[in-house]
Amino acid sequence: MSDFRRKCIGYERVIGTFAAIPHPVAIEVTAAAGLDFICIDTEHAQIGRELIENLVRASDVHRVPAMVRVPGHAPESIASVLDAGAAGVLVPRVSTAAQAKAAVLATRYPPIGERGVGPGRAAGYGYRIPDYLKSANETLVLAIQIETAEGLANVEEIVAVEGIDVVFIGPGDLSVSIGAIGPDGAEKLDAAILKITKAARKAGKAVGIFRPSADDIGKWSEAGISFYLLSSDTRFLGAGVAADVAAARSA
Ligand code: 3PY
Ligand code: MG
Repeated sequence: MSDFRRKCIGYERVIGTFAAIPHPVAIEVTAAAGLDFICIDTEHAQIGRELIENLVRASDVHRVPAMVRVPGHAPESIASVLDAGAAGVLVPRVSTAAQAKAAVLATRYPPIGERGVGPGRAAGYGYRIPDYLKSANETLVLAIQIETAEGLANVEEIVAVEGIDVVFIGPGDLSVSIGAIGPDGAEKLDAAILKITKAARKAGKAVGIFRPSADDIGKWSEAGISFYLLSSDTRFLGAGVAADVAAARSA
């Protein structure tokens, strides 16, 4: 088992960030900053298939596992990022147990799943296929996102699906979907996050969440969340520039 998967499923706190800047330099700079993992975002960022492998490679330079958030549920996009050498996938907008099962099938080789065998980078371009086949099911991390009202309603069935490693909460989409927007919706959103967290932990699954800042990571850790995607490279860049410019103006 990879060290990364062992930490994830062992409820150890892991801190990653979203990579949205479509260039390996941004990945290298971010990976060198001490994160446990990076999540290359191909759902919302402008990162295409040809670039993914080079971004994963850049993260590997610093031995930082790179997951990829795929744009949807298509098994071929899950397989292609794993073939590129990603340490795992984050599958957005999983609202039913059937969708969660499909993500497991797309991520794992038989007999657990239906992933196709190919001579990709992960398998040494074909030269390490037997070794890769032996280890991949145990090594890769599958995280699925619950972030819709339908997913919240189906949470017990989704978290029970075998093969899911991390149940990841997308608070942005979830708040919009359940109508818990802005400060007035905070209580409703927190209740939904707690409901998902309790159900997932009861089912033996690790829980993850996106946080724009580190302010409430202590609170969510006490609730049972251990896998964090903290902000993103674009947000860190903007916040860093803004803080130093403000300091320079007031000096
Ligand atoms: C959301 O907040 O909707 C997310 O998907 C965060 O990752
Ligand atoms: Mg989302």
